[in-house]
Amino acid sequence: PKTIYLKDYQQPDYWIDETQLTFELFEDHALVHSRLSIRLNDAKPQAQAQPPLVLDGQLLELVSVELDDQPLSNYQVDDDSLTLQPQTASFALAITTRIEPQNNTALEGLYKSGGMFCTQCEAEGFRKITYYLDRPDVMSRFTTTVVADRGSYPVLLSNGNPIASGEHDGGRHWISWEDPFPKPAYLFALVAGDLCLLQDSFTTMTGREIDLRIYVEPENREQCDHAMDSLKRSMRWDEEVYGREYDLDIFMIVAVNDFNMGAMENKGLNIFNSSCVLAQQDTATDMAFQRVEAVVAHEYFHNWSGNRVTCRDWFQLSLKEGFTVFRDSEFSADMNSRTVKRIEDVTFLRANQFAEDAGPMAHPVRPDSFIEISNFYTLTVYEKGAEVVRMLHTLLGAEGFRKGTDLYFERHDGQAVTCDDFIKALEDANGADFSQFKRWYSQAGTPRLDVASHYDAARREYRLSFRQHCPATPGQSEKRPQVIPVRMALLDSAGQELPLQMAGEQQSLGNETVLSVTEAEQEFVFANIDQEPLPSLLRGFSAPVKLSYPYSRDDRVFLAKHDPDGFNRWEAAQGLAVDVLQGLVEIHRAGRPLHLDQRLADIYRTVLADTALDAAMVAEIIRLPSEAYLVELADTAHVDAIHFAREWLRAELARSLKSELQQRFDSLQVSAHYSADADAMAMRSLKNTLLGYLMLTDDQAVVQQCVRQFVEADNMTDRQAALVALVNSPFEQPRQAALEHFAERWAAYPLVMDQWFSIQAGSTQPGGLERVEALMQHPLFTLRNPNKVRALIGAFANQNLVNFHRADGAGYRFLADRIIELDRLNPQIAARLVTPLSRWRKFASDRQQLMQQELARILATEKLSPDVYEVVSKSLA
Ligand code: B3K
Ligand code: ZN
Repeated sequence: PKTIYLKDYQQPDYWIDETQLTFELFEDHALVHSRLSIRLNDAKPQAQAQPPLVLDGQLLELVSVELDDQPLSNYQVDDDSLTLQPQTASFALAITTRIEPQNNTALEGLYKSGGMFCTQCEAEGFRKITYYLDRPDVMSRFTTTVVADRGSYPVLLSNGNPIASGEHDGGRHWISWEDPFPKPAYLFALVAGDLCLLQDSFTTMTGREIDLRIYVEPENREQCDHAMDSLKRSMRWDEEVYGREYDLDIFMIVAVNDFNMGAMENKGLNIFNSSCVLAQQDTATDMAFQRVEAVVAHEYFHNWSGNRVTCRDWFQLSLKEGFTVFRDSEFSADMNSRTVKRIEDVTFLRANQFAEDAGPMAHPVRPDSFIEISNFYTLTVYEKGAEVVRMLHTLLGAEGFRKGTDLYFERHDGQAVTCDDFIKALEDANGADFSQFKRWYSQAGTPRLDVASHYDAARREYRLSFRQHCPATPGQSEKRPQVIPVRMALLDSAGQELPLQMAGEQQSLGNETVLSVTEAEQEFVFANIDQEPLPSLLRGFSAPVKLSYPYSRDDRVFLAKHDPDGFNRWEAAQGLAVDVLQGLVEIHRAGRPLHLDQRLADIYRTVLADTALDAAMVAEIIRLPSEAYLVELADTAHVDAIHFAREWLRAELARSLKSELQQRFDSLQVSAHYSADADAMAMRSLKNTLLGYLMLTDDQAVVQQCVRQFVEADNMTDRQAALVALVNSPFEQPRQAALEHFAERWAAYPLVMDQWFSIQAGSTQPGGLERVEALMQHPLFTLRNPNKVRALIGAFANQNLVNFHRADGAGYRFLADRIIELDRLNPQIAARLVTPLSRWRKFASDRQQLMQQELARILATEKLSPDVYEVVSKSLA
């Protein structure tokens, strides 16, 4: 497999102005007729008079080629391309290919999911449909005709607006769609199936009426209201916050069961994993509701950040993804609790993206090279990319940022551009200079920011000294200092924010400011400080760095109780919990008895009694850091000790706080009717967190309460939380009964059964691997459905650390076998599963060896896909 480099980027030799496609869909094949209006790119200096035309194509059977309506025989075909030599600067090329969607298990290109045809073209799937210039800087106007059997496929969809339809002999019918906006091939979409429709409409800010449609399989008809509502709120929000209005007359979402990721923003025809569309009280948890809201928003927002302005090449992926994740997370923050949303995002980033940044696949937000682009739809490109945009927003302020994005859209509407173009627009609109800031796009790794303080009572000055350092990552041994915005305040002994003023400057900065740390070492001196303050640093996690300041445990208790900033109150409690857990891990490894630091219990007691505090915040504060995060923080992670210490602490907290937990739990029981609003979700989140603790107190009354909740709950959030608690408990009888009852009740609901698989895969009770192996034999499990793979194998390897990291290596062997098996069906999904093994350097040497052994075994497998090859070979490098 060969490596592609950003530095080798060149403009295409040809443009495709018009793309006319006709799909003839049959049960055992499809014929794709394309007619392309092609034009020489005369802006590009050419070595020879007329360059050859090299079209991308994979796994295609070429049926015919015509150049300007004359059959052509002078061309070359290989595994990846079709090459021909045009004689004129513009010409029409007509190509027919034959493909077999029913055998496409990779779920890229045109494939069948259940009884429906659908497509996934990003990043390079269009070349599996027909020969084309399959690159995002080639933008073309598409007209698409779909022909299929009317009985089996009454609904035929593609991008844009329907312009004509008709009947053919033999029960076949056709519909033509025209998309007026030029687009790259990765935004092409087609759907054919027997689908039912939920319809609504939206009036834009200029008074245009948009036809909104969600298509699902008939049995899911009742589960689309939340997605539709989320769509309308997204459309309104993008108008209000970015001034952007939807541009076609129709916007469609289609839900499919077999999908490699969450969803896809195809122009006017978003295709979704059904898990990101369907949500109803009975079947979906609150978390699923929030995910639907976020993904619907994300894909809708792409209409501007991604579709109208797209990427020049795939190295620029974060141009659309980082920006759009930032947009969807701000949307969610506006729809729900802003602080809780931030806590969730930061928790996720630290446990997962930081681990990626510290592992063998570490890469910059804008990568320099790749073998398989599918491997670069990563947490770094998405989540860290969003953090980078968030920092720009912080540095410019909301208004400056908006001026910048207005200029970006104005300049680049209809173009394929780079991350540099984005930054340039923000700079030009604000007179800013982001040349140093751009290192966030080119340097991989998570910077460390070490902070020290010194108080000079005589001069009434307080000094904060910052030192930044970014560890080496593959291919990048030396790093230069980055711009790190640190939002901060100084607190007095009563927890009040002190007025801020830099020494030697007149200007008052108010009670909170953003320090820009730009040097490897840098000091900030505050004037007129009458007593030694406690700093509240990196509020709202204003930069994706690992900050350390020598807080004592008492300092953290103080901040957890008094910091006026909600995010940092949570951060202080987390920091204390991390410190306590790291201490317990060491003590346990030394074979000494564990003791509970009462200060942690004290914080929990205080927030449990605080009924004025948002219930979801209480839940966040009393949630211990995850095992995955503790692994990430460790130099060498001792999984068993981490698990032991964390479980011990949970149980010990539960015992110490039993009456407070029970009291708060009981007070939340009264909540009358189910509602899906933020307050009700917050209550459920707290109630179920409390239930999890109470179940650790070995009290039969609590077990009964849990079983009752499982049986009587009028919503999936409560029912599922009870099931999780039972499955992770040692109480065999109620656990089995609940699992069986659940499976019987929900057998016909694939998404609910995904939960059932995943809860069991995540159970840390002994015998985890055997349970997962048994579940692989369950009639509802299949390796062909990515959701099932994620629910069972993904959950086991990523969330069940004690069982996956079994000392005998059986967990690793199991995962490697599944990767090898899956690689023949679906390389993208197989490559994703390598992640837990790729982190082998984190663990003790016996585990390291076992993990490396399995990676080597995968690498030695014949006919490995480039996807798996890239991740495995880089992991071993
Ligand atoms: N743009 C798609 C991701 C496509 C992944 C292709 N392997 C979904 C999204 O980010 O909106
Ligand atoms: Zn996206």
